[in-house]
Order: sequence, then C-alpha cells, then structure tokens
Amino acid sequence: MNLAESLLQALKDHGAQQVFGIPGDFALSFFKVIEESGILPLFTLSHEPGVGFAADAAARFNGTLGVAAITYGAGAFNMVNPVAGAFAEKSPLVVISGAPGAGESESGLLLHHQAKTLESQFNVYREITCDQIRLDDPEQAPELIARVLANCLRHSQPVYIELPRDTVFLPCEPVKPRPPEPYDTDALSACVDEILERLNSARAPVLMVGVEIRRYGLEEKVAALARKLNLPTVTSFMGRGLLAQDTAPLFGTYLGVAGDAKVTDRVENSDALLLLGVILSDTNFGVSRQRIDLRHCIQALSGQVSLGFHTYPNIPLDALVEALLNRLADHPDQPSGPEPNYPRGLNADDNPISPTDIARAVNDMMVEHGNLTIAADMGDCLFTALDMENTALVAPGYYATMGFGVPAGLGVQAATGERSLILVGDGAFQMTGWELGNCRRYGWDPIVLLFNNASWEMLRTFQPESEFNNLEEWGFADMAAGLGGDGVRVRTRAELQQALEHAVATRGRFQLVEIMVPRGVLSDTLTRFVAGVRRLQQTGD
Ligand code: TPW
Ligand code: MG
Repeated sequence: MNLAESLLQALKDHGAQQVFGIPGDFALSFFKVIEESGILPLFTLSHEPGVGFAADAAARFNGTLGVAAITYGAGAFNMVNPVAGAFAEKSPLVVISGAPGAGESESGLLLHHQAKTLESQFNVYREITCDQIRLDDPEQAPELIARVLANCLRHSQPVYIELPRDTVFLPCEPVKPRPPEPYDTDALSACVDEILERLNSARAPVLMVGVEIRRYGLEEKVAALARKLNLPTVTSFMGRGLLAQDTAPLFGTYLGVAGDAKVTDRVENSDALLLLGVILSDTNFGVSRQRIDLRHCIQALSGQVSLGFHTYPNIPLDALVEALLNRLADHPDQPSGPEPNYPRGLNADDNPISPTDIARAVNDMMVEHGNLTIAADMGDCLFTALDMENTALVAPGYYATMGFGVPAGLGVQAATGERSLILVGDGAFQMTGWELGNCRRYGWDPIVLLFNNASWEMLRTFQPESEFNNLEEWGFADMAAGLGGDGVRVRTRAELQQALEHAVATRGRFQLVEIMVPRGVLSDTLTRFVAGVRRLQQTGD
C-alpha cells in the first residue's frame, strides 16, 4: 500500500463516502491514486469554493467526514472561505492539499502558486482548522493520519492535511484508528444528577437542539430523550431541520423577535433551558440576546457542560445523552405546545410572486409528493425556508456565506443519492450557480428555486439608499440548457405552481425554476429579523 492509498482507506474507515476535488500539478499524483484505487468515488467540480461547500454539505448531512482535495496555493487559497464556514458551523471537513516535494524549494527560486513562504498556506489553514499535519514521512504518516481524523470527528471541525507530491507513492502501513478519548464516568454521573435536579424543579423547562446533535449522530436518541423528559422541544435557527424524521415533541424554531411569537415566549420564559449542541451565535440568539439569561441555561456544547456558574469539562455529548436516557423511565404524557403552522394552499392566479408564495407552493408540493432535503443559500431564500415544512436542511445559518446553496445541494445528492431542493438568490447564484453544469456527468437532478429579485435585497433592507444593491436582471433560465438542465422563468403564482409540478415530474436533469420576485418584497421572517437587528443596533438592548 502506498501513502495515498493508506490515507484514502483511513478516510473510508472513518466514515468518508466520497471525495470532492479539483486537481492541479501539485495534486495530480494524488488524484491519480484516488481515481485508480477506487477506494472512494471522486467528484470533480468547477471552482474550489464549490468543492468546499459540497464536501461540507455531505459531511453535515451524513454526520461523518466530508473530503475536499485541492492543489497547492491557487486551489487551497480559493477554498479558505468554505473551510472557515465549516469551522464556524462545526462541520467535520477534511482538507487535503497537494504541495511541493521536499527538494523543490532548494533552488532558491520562488515556486509557482507560492504566496509569501512555502509555509504560508499551512499557517493560513492553522487558523481555520482544529488540527493540521504534513505527510512528508511515510513512517510517521499512519500515526499522524489517525490523530488528525480522530480530532476531526471528535471536535466536528475541519482538519488540514498537506500531501507533498513526492511522498504519494512511497510505501506506507495502513492506519489504525484511535480508540475514543476516555472521560471520567463519575463526573458524567454527577453532571447528569445536577441536570435532572434542575429540570425536575423547574417551572417551565424547554429543550433547544442545535447542529451538534446531528454532527454526532444523536437525533434519534435526543428525540427519545425529549419524550422521556416530557420536554417541549425547539431547534435553534442553525439547527432548523433537525429531528425532522423523528417523533420528538417539536414546536418549531427559535428565532427571537423574528420567529413565531409563541415559540419565542416559551423559550424566553423558560427557567431551565437545556441547550444540546447549540452554537451560541448572534443569528441563533442575536435578535433577542439579552432576553435569554445563560445563567439559567444548561448548556452542552463542544464536549463540555455548563450550568449556572460552573462547568464540567470533557463530557462528550453522546455520552451525556446516553447517560440521561439510561436514568429515565418512559413518560406517560406528551408535552403540549404550539403546533407549527406552515403556509399552504397557493392561490394559483396571475398575481406576482412573493417569497411566502414560494413557501406555500413548496409546502403544497411536499404534501403531495413527499419531503425533499433542502439546501439553502444566504439571503431571503433562507428565511423563506423557515416557512417550509420541517424537512432536513443544510444552510450557512451562522457563518452566513453566500454561494453555499447550489454546491451544497449537489453534495447532498452525492452523499444520499436523493435529489435535493436548492433555494438560492440571484446574487448567490452569480457566485456558484455554474456548478450545476456538473450535474449531467454524475446524473444529479436537483430542483433549483432561484429567487430572482435583481437585487442584493437583504443588504437593501439594511441600507435602502444604496444604488449598488440593484443588480442587472440576468436571464438565468435561458442558461440552463447550455449547462445540461431545464430552465423556466415564472412571474405569476399560476406559473410557479405549474413549473414546480413539472420540475417534480421530470427526473434525470437539473430543473431550474427562475422565480421573478419584485424588489422590496420580503418574507415575513426576514422583515421581522431586520427590524429586530435594527432595534438592537439602535437601542443596544
Ligand atoms: C460570500 C454579504 C449578505 S446577503 C447579500 C450579500 C451581498 C445579498 C444576497 O443577494 P441574493 O439574495 O443572493 O440575491 P437576496 O434575497 O438578498 O436578494 N459575500 C459573501 N457572503 C455574504 N454574506 C456577503 C457577501 C451579503
Ligand atoms: Mg437577490
């Protein structure tokens, strides 16, 4: 076995299911091994941001390693933004970059693709990954690979592997996976005592779940826990789509003043809010930050548990959930709470289309044809997604990068074999929409709903006076054929309904529905979100 095969086999043994990538001369030999060994399937895309987003989405969706392989310098620097997003949103993404071999820098000349020094790239990636290695010694490689992949899964954050092109074919031993990190079972037991005491003596306990429960494969167990604890359950904004397949007592998504008022009241009036795997970000909490007192919360995140004024370090989330489940008997009751009320029943007439109409049309479609997994970009399309049926969702809810939606939707289909529903704005589509051109080769056939308001509308809501938020009206639907898919532009609700029906019925090619939305027409959630953020900025409360 050579070093590259040893790496690929280790990736597979740790759960990776495919590699996304774009080669370059520093990575050609590694890509040769990927292709010829057949250990993991390879999907090449067109631009490195798309590679990073697709691999991130595959990781998020499957709760396992996502792999992005790129070349040194131009390739790796192009992927910095998606990796930063995966770091912030806790997605276990493995970045593998080709690199110059040992003797190559000795000439004293700068190498092509070199930025400041040969180490610049390693240093940049150190900032946005939780562990980094350079595989220049096949003797040490198995141990280093085992370490870095264990850390990727343990922290559920990206790692960086630099693979010099002259070590790819050197003989190498297989990688032995590391045993899980030990933890103190007495500490866990004391922690569980304390959590149950707090919940039992609370007047109005509530459970909020966040992305970590998916990252660690705990959705089913957390649903069972919510039932045993008889706890009304909500997701965070970023956690939207969690528990969609499970029978948890789920009452909606918390979004402060921007969300459903009944959900907001429940959460903000709780005297024991149990936060399982919730990233404490401004989009998760920001629009009402001061109204949740973290001292009244029980917070399990990043391998530790905080209650009141103290913290139990080294309590893995899966061990915590398991221990809580073991302590509890089945509960006879089910909690009651507000039922989510998603808009349905589109009026298919000649009126122009609003974002809420899009949600309505999608809900009607899902009721009839079953739920699809949604991949959403940043922009009003993400806020509109909150009005759609609670189905699995991948989105950059916290890091808020544009360009995520289309490649993430491709990553979902590569990972699951199922077509996805992609929601994307015209601005974001201009960034990464072209990746749809890769669908034909791989047989991917997502349904893409492109919200075309010829505008950076979300920015306009913050700063209405700026002319630069006006975009040109690009003819996206007309471009679909050249990319190997079908495109249609719709302006009325009747046309929208018809186009969606047609898209659902047509398999084998991507279906782009370009939905013309008048400028200035927002989803209700985005309108409330912007008002909430403004109020916070003005009053500071
Ligand atoms: C990579 C900043 C946040 S929202 C937005 C911008 C430019 C406008 C999005 O326009 P789009 O959607 O896609 O047409 P909509 O609904 O607002 O009309 N660069 C990156 N990420 C972000 N978040 C920005 C800039 C931004
Ligand atoms: Mg737009």
